[in-house]
Amino acid sequence: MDSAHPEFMETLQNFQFIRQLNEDTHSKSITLLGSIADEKTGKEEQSILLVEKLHFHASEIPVLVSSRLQSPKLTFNNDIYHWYKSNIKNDESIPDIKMTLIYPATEIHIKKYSKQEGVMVRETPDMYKQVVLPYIEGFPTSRIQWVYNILDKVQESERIVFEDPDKEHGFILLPDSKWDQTTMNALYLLVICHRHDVRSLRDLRSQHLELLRRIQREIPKAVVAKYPHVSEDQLKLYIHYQPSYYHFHVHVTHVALSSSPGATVGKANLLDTVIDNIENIDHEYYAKCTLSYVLGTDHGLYEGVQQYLNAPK
Ligand code: G7M
Repeated sequence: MDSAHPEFMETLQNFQFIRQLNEDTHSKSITLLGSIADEKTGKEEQSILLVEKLHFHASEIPVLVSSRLQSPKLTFNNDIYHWYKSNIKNDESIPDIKMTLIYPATEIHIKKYSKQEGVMVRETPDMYKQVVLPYIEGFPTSRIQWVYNILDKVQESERIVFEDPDKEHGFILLPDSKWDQTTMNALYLLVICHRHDVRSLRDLRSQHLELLRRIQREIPKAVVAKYPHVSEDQLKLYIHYQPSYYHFHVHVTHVALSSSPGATVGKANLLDTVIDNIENIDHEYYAKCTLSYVLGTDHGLYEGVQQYLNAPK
């Protein structure tokens, strides 16, 4: 089934700005809270719009100065240094921005996309049992409907890059919705496993080694076959803890993206290390270890973690 439904074009045009939730001057992106009136009921629904300025398209780089600039102006110069400002000419085949609309958005989404401080959490197996597991179990399955849509080929089926159809050890590889699918240095794909019973890194045991090894073996080959401009040793495979969605998945990014918050210590756990821990250290490693990570102060786990840490022992 085609993933793009034209009726959502109008949905975006009905977005009414409420306030800015966040911005990132480095990635040139902003996150906005707005409302959109439901077409049938007229009820205003909260919505989040992520707007990101896109990188230069490979095809425009050689002709950028000769034909893409629109009346550049010299703003300043000093000795051999000259500064200019300009607009890039409108060209529908080369979009300037990428937008993600979450509609309707829940309070969990609004918190997730709002600017917030982070704290370091050291999650012991007991903290997992008392605080994190009940939090995961309280998640409505509707939160991961998009994952089931991919696995059931209801959405994004034309974007699938590779599939191992085995129900126990198999997975689907496809572009992450964050990636513009053209900038190779920002390559970002997602591996989603077919089985539904692995919620996160914490659930991994020796019985999952076959799944993990298949990902480790097959994914670099599949990515390079589809995107020949990258090589296997430019790929980084890692697992988020805490993830946003509790259905096991692995992130595949270009090493050049290594400074993004999701690819760094305190969030990303290298697949190679995870396999090594289960295989060589302890088959129950992730049931026994303490996992340290950065948690946003607006995250749904934050209050529970603080109560747990402050409770008399
Ligand atoms: O932090 P966590 O490991 O849960 O990351 C989930 C990833 O899923 C993020 O990198 C998102 O950009 C990505 N993602 C989220 N949604 C809702 C979608 C989607 O609908 N399609 C695709 N392809 N990726 C998504």
